[in-house]
Amino acid sequence: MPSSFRDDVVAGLSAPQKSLPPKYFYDAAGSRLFARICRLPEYYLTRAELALTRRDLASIARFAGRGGQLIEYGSGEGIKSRLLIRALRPAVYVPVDISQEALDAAARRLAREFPLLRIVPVAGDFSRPLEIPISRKPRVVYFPGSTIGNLTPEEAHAFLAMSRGMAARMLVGVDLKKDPALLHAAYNDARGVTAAFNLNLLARINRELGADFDLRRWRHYAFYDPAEGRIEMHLVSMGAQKVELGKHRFHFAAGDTIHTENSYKYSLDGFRELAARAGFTSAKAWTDRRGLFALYGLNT
Ligand code: AVJ
Repeated sequence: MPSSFRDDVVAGLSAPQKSLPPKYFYDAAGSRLFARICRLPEYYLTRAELALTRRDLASIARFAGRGGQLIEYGSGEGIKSRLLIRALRPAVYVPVDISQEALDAAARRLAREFPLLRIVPVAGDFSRPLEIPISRKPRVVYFPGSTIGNLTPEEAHAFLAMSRGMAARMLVGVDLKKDPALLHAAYNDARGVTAAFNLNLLARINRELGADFDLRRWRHYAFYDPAEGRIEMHLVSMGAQKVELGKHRFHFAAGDTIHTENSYKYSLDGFRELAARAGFTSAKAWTDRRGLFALYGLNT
């Protein structure tokens, strides 16, 4: 049975270390905030991935193959998707996204820009196996943006192994380990956009589920844990408080946190090893010139 937003929130807030799934960041307001994050001077990820995709597009297209079926996780509205579609000229393009609206908007725009492209949108969450219409054409899965960083290495392994059953080739965007100061800045921007993005999750719970989080009593907290190789984002309770959600009541002491996101960073070889364990025999990596971000071409 697919879990609902309400069930996931109640379950997450009932555990000893409270947490909320990061996929719920992306309502309309959250998606707008994320688009602003991507333009922040501190948030190097988007620019680095776009730069390497532009520079190595011909080689990426040779790896992925032309005229096949391109399956993309994410709404595919971005410049990167269009670059890839132009270079690969796929026969079928399957954008997969959790938000039906984002999916429809992307499909409409792409249909105008690529009138000959067959677009088959699939609404869903990449963490579960999906009903993806399989064509006989050679398939390639495109998973950009370091979204795979939201998964633990164990979950990422399972996701890669599952995708391997669907496509012989994958293109995966991965954020790389680097100076923790740079990582810290990317998730603690000076304008406070990341803080607003994090806090919007509580605002969304108030809006959609009728809870009464007092947003003035919560603070954004993000740090890099080098031992885990990940950024953790939390919301910290400023003082003792209780929150009502329907018949549920949640108590928070001063300093208690809700863990809202992990964003894993890999070394170049670390991700290669993960892909190898998941059954991919070769992994080619394209990186930007500063070595901040990598796009992997995985082959079975
Ligand atoms: C969309 C998961 C790749 O982890 O960097 C950005 C989300 N969180 N700033 C990331 C995010 C805080 C982003 N991903």
